[in-house]
Amino acid sequence: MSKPAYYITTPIYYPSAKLHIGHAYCTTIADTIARYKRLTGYDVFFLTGSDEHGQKIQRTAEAQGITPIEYVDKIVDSFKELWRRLNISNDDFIRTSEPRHHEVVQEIFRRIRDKGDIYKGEYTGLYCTPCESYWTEIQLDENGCCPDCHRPVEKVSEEAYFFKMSKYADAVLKHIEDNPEFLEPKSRRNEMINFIKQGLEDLCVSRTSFNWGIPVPDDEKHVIYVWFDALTNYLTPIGYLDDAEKFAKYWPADLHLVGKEIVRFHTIIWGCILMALGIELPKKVYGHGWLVISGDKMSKSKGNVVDPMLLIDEFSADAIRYFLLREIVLGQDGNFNRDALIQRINADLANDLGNLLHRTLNMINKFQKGSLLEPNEDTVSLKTEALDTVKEYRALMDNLQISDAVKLVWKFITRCNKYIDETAPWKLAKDETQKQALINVLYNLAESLRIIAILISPFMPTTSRRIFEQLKIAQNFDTMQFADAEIFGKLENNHVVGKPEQLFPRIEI
Ligand code: ME8
Repeated sequence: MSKPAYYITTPIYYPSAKLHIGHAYCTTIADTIARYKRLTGYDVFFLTGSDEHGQKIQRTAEAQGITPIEYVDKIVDSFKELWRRLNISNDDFIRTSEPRHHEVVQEIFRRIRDKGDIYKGEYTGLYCTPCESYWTEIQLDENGCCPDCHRPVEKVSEEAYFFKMSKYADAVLKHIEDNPEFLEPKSRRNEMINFIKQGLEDLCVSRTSFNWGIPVPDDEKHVIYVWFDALTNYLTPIGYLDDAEKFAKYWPADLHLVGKEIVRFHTIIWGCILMALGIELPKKVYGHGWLVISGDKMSKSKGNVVDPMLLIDEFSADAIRYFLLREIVLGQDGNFNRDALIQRINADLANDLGNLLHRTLNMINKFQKGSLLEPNEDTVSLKTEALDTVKEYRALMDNLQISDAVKLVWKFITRCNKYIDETAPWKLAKDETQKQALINVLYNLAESLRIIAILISPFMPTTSRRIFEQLKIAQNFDTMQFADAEIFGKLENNHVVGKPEQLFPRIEI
């Protein structure tokens, strides 16, 4: 039987600057969900990419004396390097500058224009001539001038194409109201409903003031502007227009994971575009919160960005992933703080998890020459807790309660450490009559570690593999399934485990 499909996306990031830890947050969550879905038997397609067009990029490149594509190529390489270092398991990386994407966008534009939902009109906006940029009223500075150069703006009109959003507003509103799972969390849903109820204007979808973009078919002085180009990236890699079978398999997308400020584009504009094309809407758009520094959104202009590459160099990808997944509740804003990161590494990773593995393997080596011996059924006492944890974990992960799932696993790790203290294997080892009790305790601990390694594999893939290696079951790592965690007792009698190696060094503050 073929596996069920699961299609998950992150936003495509602007290559206007280096990515910061806020971007890494979004991609880490998506990666965790993708890995979890693969573990539970789905055929996952996980997409990320780069959103490369627009006047800003064109201008930055010109200022550096290079072409836009030369400029973005370098930055996009740095995105790919970051995702490699962070262990992101995306199945494709879409660049909006790629020919495969241009073809799709132009065809979509053509189809919607042919049915009369894209029409030519006049765009009027507040224009800053030196910056060659349009601004909206609310973007202007406190003197009503250009927010970039602070010179006066003037009202200017240019020919442009418009998309009839107004025609689809009621249908999108009904979709959001009728399908509570379409837009989460709930707070964002209410915001969008109110937004649409205020009335939707038609959307300007082309510009003539720059040319770094996808030309409008049969009218090449226009380029297709922003969201019409960007959102359609979700259709390109899954075979829209060129592989009907693949497209039918992965669409509608199961999850568009996006930051809260772009939920509006992903539900309302995207909803209208898809309806105009007669394509089903995605199953879910989830608006996550922001990573903030002392309450402020991280951004280059505020000078408070944290470079994820430096953090990975210093603390390892898994430590960063752990912190982001554990500390920030999906849907809410969360604080990034270096001290808190170090504290989590020392307490949760080096102490709780690291010690559990170290103590367990050490004792198996010391008391049983590295071998697991046959436990007898009736003294098994971690089994129920392990299996309850697995069950609860699955419910939380299915519900996207990722930080709760991380906490749950750590509760079990704490329980295992306490079990060592309670059973005191070093005392059992001294008493010949307690031989079977010792066998049982060590078996239970090894088995619990095997299950823990499976449960953390979506969060911390490298650490999970390292635990498998130390348990000497690495040959099973690539083929492991969630079902392997649902059975307590898979490690075989006489299985020989490895020597303990430190998972996470303690960080001196
Ligand atoms: O919006 N915390 O690109 P982008 C959490 N190209 N998430 C953050 C963040 C922070 N501090 N800063 C940014 C775009 N993000 C468009 C998307 S999709 C068809 C086009 C998240 O590079 C932000 O919320 O500005 C958004 O989801 C993503 O990074 C990309 O932001």
